[in-house]
Amino acid sequence: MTKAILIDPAEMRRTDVLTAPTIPLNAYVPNAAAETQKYGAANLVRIYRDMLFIRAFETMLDQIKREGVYQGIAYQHKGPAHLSIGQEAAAVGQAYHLTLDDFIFGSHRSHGEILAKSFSAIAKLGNHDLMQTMESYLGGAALRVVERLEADDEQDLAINYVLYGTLAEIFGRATGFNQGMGGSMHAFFPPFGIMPNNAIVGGSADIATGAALFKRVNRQPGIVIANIGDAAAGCGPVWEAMSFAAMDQFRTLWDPEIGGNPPILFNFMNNFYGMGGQPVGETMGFGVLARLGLGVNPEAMHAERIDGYNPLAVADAVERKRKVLAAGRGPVLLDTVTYRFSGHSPSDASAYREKAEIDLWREQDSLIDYAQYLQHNGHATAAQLAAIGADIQQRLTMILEAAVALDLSPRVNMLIDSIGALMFSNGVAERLAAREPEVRLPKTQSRLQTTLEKARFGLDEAGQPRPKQKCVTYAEALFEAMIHRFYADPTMIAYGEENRDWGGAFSVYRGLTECLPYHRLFNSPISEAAIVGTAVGYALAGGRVVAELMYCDFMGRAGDEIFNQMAKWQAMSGGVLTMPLVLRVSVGAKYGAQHSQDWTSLVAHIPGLKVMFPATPYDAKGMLNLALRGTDPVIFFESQRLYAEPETLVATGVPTDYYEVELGEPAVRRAGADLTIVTIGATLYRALEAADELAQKYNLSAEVIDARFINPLNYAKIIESVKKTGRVILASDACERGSFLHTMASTISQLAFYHLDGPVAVVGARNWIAPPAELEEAFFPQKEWIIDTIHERILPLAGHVVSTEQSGTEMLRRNRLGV
Ligand SMILES: Cc1ncc(C[n+]2csc(CCOP(=O)(O)OP(=O)(O)O)c2C)c(N)n1
Ligand SMILES: [Mg+2]
Repeated sequence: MTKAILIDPAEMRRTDVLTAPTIPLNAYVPNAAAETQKYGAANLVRIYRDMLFIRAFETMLDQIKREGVYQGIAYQHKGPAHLSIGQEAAAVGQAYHLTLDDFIFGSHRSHGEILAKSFSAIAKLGNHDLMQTMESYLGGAALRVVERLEADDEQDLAINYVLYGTLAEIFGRATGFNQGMGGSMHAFFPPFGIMPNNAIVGGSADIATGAALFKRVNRQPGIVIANIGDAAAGCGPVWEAMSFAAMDQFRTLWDPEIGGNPPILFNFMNNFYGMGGQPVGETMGFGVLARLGLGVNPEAMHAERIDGYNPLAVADAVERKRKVLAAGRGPVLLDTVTYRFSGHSPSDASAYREKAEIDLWREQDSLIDYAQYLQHNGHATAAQLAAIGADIQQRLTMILEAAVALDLSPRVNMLIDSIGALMFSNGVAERLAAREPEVRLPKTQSRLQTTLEKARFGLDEAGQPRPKQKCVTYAEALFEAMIHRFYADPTMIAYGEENRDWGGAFSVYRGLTECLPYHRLFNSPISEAAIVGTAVGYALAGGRVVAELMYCDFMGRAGDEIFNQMAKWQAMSGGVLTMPLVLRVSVGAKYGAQHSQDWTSLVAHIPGLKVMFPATPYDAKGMLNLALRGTDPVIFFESQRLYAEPETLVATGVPTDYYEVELGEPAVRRAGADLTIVTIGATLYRALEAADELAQKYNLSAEVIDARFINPLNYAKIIESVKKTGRVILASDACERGSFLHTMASTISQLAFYHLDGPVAVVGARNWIAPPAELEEAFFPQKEWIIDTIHERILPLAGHVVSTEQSGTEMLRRNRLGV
């Protein structure tokens, strides 16, 4: 199915100049009379109160970090505290007009944003809803603590609740907003639209974009703001997120009813510093941060610089930009000018900047300016403002006392595996929303008509291979799993490079283009970080998503998104969020050093990921079905060597009906008594060849086990086999050094030591670059390597003459040279 976007050479070759929009800088014109009318005195004073709350909260933390005591309460806080003293107006102004439907994602310096959005939510929520939120969140754990503290009414109680929930989280307490699993840099509170804050600079940009995508696809109200620092403008994923959000297709190809571009606002909290580096004048070249919008789309992202020292200027900008976003004309960029008086962290002596500069900004301190504004316009007296300050300090003292008390605010119980229990949600969900899935064709008229008609097993009655094009293949088995879930779960979307018209890089999605509207299956930019990062945001906003990276070699481009985001947010949320995200990646061959690596070990090492690698069409469908009904993040490895292969091992063939493979269970592919061979991935077939030869030439019966799963992995079958055979060799296409097989070898050695007649041997690819296709056999494990390794290291085979080097001496030589 082709697109209808004509590329006209006459147009492309025409002489012209490009013009660009102008970018307003600090365009807000204060008008006291209009502001009084718009907000009313009480709300204008509340803005002051909220700013002061943040200032006092951060000052308290600063004192605790530096002196270990605040108002007579002693506490040693081991963790970080990146304070935003000086930046309060930017946070409070932003939150003012935001509703519960609006999400904010933030950074390592987001305490102020959490509090500001909480105060804004509390002011908008009725007492009943407030109580219900506090009662239901994490079983009311934080509420139980704050109920013991003084409060005038429900609103007052809720203010105590958010101060306490945030502080207890910063102190790593089980009663904190994220059960103490997030801490200072990652605290958040989804019921108020306060989504994960990220300690990876710029990390929120693509995740927030994914949450905005979720809102569009699932017709949810609200906008999403990514709060990131000015120095984050140097991060690749931030650029990837901005261009993803600006894709033309939202307006050119997607159904207009979806509403246009995702409602995402990239808000740079521009305090003019990274830690000590200065973007303007030193580490970047943009001059004015807002200029970045010019590089992204014709609207220059509706970019503006706004005065973050005036909360009303910020509130005004958010209100105006919300309209742009609601109309589907995003993304929006705001360059919110602010300044932090505090160091990057309390231990920072600010040696990289002049005191005179800090003094200049202090002279314009928004808290002082805004207090004067309130008094000058008759909204509050000095005495009233002082009383607010006194109340805040008294309240913070009370909250601090509760948050440090271990009896009231315990840590999670480390004696039981509490953190282990948070690593996976282990849920199952047929669908993540009740509505009918949007499709263009009845399922019965899809490509299933062809695949279901094919032979489901690759061998005929005589055991002879059937023509491959007449059999359902590994790629088609994956397709069958994908289409099943697309027609069951209305929230499910899939994207990646060449996912739509091309049919997926390796044609797994062929036929899906006809079935699905653009917003459920689309081509992404070549932005691996944004592909995975937006998928993380989509999943944690509540949708099911399948992202694809053409080759697993490209995981490096999405390293942070896979290792720090996809893997961690379930646990870091204290089990509040789920991550129904399947990342399909393929292990290549024939394309040389940067397209032929098996990188299973990289993700096996990262806690929080389920890792699967089917080696047969039966498993391809059954394991993808499993992954697509779960609620956990899965890295789903596939082998390009296998895409075109039919099922030849599972005698039932690939069932036409729905089925799942049991999580973590290896499959015994051939029974044997003398030796166990365990494989991961396509090496299975070489192991089977080796097993044939061992039987024919050496009268040895090998049991061949396909691990299928890397994490979780139930070792029971493998150990049982090793106890029976006493010998085991492990093989996969991953480079030998650091391969997951060594973890497996060590586990087997420890669990079956007394049953082993020889060492556990590992056969991996060479610790080289993968050479061109013509030389590949010298790189990937071959049948001969397996047999020679058995002969050299486990069991001498009578009369065997080795053809490859697998001896202990050779192992030592290779290790000595590091190859
Ligand atoms: C990817 C990444 N690189 C480096 C760091 C270390 N680091 C933490 S904060 C920071 C400066 C960030 O500056 P900016 O984005 O302007 O935010 P600000 O601290 O000013 O709020 C750096 C370099 C990090 N956390 N993540
Ligand atoms: Mg900064």
